[in-house]
Amino acid sequence: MVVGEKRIEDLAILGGVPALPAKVHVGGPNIGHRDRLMERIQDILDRRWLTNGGAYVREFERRIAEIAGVRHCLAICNGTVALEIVIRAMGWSGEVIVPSFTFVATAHALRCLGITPVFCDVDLRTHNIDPAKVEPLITPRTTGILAVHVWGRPCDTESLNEIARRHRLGLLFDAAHAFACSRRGRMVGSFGNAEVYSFHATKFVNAFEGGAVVTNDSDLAERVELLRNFGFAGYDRVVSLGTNGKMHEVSAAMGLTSLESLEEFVAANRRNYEQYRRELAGTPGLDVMAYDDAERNNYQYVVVTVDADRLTLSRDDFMRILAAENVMARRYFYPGCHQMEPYRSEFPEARRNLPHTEALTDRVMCLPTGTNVGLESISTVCRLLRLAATHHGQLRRLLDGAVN
Ligand code: T4K
Repeated sequence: MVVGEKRIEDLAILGGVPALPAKVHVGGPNIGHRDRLMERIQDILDRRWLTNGGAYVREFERRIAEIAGVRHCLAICNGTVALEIVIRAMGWSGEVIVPSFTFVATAHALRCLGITPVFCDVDLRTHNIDPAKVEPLITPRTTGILAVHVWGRPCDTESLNEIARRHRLGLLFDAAHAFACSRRGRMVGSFGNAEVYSFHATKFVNAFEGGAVVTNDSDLAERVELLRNFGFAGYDRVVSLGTNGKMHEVSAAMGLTSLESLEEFVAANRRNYEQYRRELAGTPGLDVMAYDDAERNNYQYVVVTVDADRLTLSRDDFMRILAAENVMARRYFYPGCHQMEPYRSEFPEARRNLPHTEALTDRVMCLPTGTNVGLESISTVCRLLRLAATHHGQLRRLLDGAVN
């Protein structure tokens, strides 16, 4: 095995672990029944109705609304545009409070609309926005809170709701990770004013690209409907500004096909997650994030925290060791939105208020899962991690070039 330019198999630390025959990735898409997808695509072509509120999009919206237990679902071409549209529909301006520990799309959706994202720190345990840190950030310019259900584990929706109510702020949830998840028995989708899903290829239910706004607020749904379709309120009748945020029929066909396998995808993710938990239990310095099995989870992210105080290997060292063995782990979310442009230049002081975010962006990595990752591959990944953690001192010296 090679790490960078250095061979470490001579040390026989990792030498006994069989290499994976092919790369395993984080984010490998789940593919449902191909025949069903192909039938749907043939039907779309036969009927010559490709987009603009077609039958498959309508059916997809009905199914999503049913699963989320909400009145309205508006399918959108992707999660980022869905965020932008619902933010516009909320009429937000000025400042919006948002976590920095998220995919950059959350912050960009605000900034692209001329709104200032005010980065809030997260809870070290849940990785979600910390409600206790929200209130001090509220100013006369604040119009809303955009929280994220990171890894599909829902935020403290009750506390956020209470803060939003007290300060008369809007409350949206970026639920890109949290489709088909629940909090206290209630499905994600109906919290706050609205929630946004992503059905990107890397999400456990995918529509190739796709997103949706879900809400119980009929007025808000109407504004989203106008905004996603150029402001059309009828044939030839444009009543407001709008963009093109429509989902097309082939996306919806993939989305519906994915939904037919939803339980199978969850079961595969859960099986993988449990295997990781079992095999890494007790490994010094490595912690596999737990899901609350009493809730509905999609188990899409296997998240490992590397305890930098206990190990001489960093998260990035573990990633390099894994990559040398064909295991492509991922640094979600690195380096945190506040360290990316334009935010890094605009708010150079932001990191001072974000100690937990900074700790997580340095310590967290996601491991491969999904229907395409087998238990044998997971055992190999776990063996590598266990060996590396156990022999971290020796590997550290090797990586530093101090050992031959
Ligand atoms: N909010 C949150 C909290 C989000 O996580 C996201 C998206 C959004 C909002 C925005 O929703 P969308 O507009 O995307 O619907 C990926 C995804 O592109 C992105 O959707 C996702 N979050 C984010 C967490 O992950 P990258 O930059 O990591 O993508 P990429 O191309 O590096 O691929 C990631 C991994 O997936 C690689 O290991 C390769 C693998 N992969 C990817 C694709 C596209 C495949 O094996 N097959 C594929 O088809 O962002």
